[in-house]
Amino acid sequence: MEQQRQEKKQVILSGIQPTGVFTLGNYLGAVRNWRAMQDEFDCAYFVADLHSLTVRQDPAELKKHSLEAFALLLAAGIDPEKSLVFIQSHVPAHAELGWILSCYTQFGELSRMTQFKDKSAKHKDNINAGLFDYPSLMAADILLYQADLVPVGADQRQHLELTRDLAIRFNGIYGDVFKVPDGYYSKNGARVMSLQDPTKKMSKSDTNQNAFISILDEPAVIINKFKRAVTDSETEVAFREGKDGINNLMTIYSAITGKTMDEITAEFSGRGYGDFKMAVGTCVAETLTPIREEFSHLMKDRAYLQEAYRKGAETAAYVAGKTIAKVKKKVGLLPVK
Ligand code: AQP
Repeated sequence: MEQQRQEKKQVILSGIQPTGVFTLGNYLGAVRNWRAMQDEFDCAYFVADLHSLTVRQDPAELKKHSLEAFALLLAAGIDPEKSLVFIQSHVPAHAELGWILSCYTQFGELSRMTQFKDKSAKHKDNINAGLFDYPSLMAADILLYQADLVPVGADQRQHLELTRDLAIRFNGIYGDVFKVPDGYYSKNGARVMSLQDPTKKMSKSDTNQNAFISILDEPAVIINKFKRAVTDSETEVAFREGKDGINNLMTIYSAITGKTMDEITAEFSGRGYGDFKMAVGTCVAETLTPIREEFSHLMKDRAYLQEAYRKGAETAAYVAGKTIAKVKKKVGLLPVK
């Protein structure tokens, strides 16, 4: 009997916006780790299409990027048989709980969010209520699935704190409704910077194509982008302050090869930046090629993709449905039957 008792795995949840093709940053900072977590945790990963509406999107592009994002998750090794994979807007409970939670979120709390300040400075002509209220929707995404852990980068820490505050506040009023999630800070979570401005993070919506490596770039394009990567006027491959460009390339090389910074410095001692850039480009191209090939294979099988996201939506709606039903009952919404 004792042997038969299966230990319940912790629930982990994360999402990615379909604002473009994933970058090497999204891969090394997030998706690669998501793949590795699938055996240890009960994982839920979603394409955050509702979140991407906070910035104006071209409808045809958004639709295309959403399908591609779903296929990219699978191509990068997220297995729909092991993990729950779905598209956020296919599960209406996200928007419903997002609204309800926004009624428990204070204006002052949202005003303090640095991502809102950054994004509203970047999109001055479209500072919409969704951009402001983004953290309430993010809290809904997490709390609907009763997640124990949420893998977050430093930029999302403030939002996770707010999620925890909202869960505690709601539970304080209505009893035990939500699991209060913790952040999951991976040891392998490399932060990848722009190849053209290494003080900024690599972003898929960057208008400069040379600033980021797309997961779908061909090897020749990847090597070319690394050749053009901004570095400094020295020649030593060493990780130190003031060498943002080289530090970034070393971070990427280390994330892929597992070598330490000292080992990398020793490997390229006396060889200069040209050789180093070539080595980084080559190992990135080798890492991304199987994903690109699997992606192209999956995109030819639309029926498989549709069935996979339909099943994902069905399971997600079931799990999320239990939480939203409880929430509606607690706050006093009249049930239809
Ligand atoms: N440069 C990066 N280095 C490491 N991790 C990164 N992530 C994003 N960029 C890097 C991680 O990828 C996950 C999904 O991110 P997202 O798409 O939801 O939003 P984002 O962080 O805003 O990503 P982008 O690429 O910069 O998108 P845009 O250009 O639309 O703003 C997150 O876990 C994130 O930490």
